[in-house]
Amino acid sequence: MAKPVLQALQGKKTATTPIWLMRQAGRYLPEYRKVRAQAKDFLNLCYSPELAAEVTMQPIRRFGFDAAIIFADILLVPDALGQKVWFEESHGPRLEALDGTRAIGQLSIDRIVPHLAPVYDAIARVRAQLDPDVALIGFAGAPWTVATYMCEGGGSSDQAAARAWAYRDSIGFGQLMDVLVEATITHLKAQVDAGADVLQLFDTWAGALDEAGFAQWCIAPAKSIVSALKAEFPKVPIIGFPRGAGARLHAYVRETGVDGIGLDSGVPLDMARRFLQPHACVQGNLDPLRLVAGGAAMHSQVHAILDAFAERPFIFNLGHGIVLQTPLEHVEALVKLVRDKKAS
Ligand code: 1CP
Repeated sequence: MAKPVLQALQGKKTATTPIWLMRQAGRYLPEYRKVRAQAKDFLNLCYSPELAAEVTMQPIRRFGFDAAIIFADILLVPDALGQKVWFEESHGPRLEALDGTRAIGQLSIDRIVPHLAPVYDAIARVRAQLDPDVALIGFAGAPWTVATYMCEGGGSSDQAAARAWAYRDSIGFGQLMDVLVEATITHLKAQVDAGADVLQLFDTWAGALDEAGFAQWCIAPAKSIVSALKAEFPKVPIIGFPRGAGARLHAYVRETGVDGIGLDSGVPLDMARRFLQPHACVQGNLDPLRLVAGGAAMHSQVHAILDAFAERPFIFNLGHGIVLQTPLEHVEALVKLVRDKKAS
């Protein structure tokens, strides 16, 4: 059966614009909060295949999105590599900070598949219950973004620890990036083997690097990952999401070979239509706070996006993850707006 998300990524026109939302499973859903309370700890939820599959399915059942994204986290990769990760209720993710090149030797790529087996199990469970028209997206953090958390020991406002290390000692930092590229390839391949039919690479902090840094630490690793995946799975589309890349999006698309390009809300629609859409399937880019606002603030921008990208296939999404305070009725209204507009 034809999956609209796959069709759009293959450059084929679809009857209506496919839609899914980043972070579509999460705390804005009452049914998620229930399962989350049952699992107690966030990591425990990620590592419980039955519960992870259940929360992956929740937004599909409620809103009928065109894609499910497996419920997991980008920080499961450092956890699997041997850098302990935990989530604190009020602080978000915490990691034992990596202290330089010495610690890189202790990371082990061999642990990826056995440690992340529950994620692959969850993918197989979702696959078994998903409607054949709905795509299943596997994902990983891009090496740069994962490295920012590994170096800081958690989230940060400026990713200074990783930037300083990357600029000061590109050989040492490059060793960490090499490990992350291999780990990411291994993890994404295993997700395809388990049943994912699209992959997304989240480079949330791509915008923190300067031009040379972006070429070295965002484009080059994404290129290696895409080519390794394509060699084994030529038909599995890959969406890159280098958030904050701005004018460098074009170079990212051209050089990495991604099939789809995620746009954050700051990307001008006309620029994306003229310079990106001819080369890749664009995905985005409603500001998540317009979804919170609803009404005219949402309608006007949804129509602007649908009109701007109407000439070629594209995937509707937010410019970043859905936020906690999002009213459920606004999500329903958004899906209806997008579905009611027939592709020309
Ligand atoms: O307690 C909770 O319920 C925790 C909230 C939460 C959720 C729902 C976290 C902690 N992670 C997730 C799931 C998640 N994370 C998904 C799968 C579900 C879906 O999309 O429906 C995905 C794709 C991610 C990806 C992710 N995790 C990214 C990249 C995308 C993005 O939003 O920029 C990043 C940066 C993370 C790290 C992370 N995990 C969780 C938090 C709060 C964060 C951000 C930390 C920070 O920098 O402050």
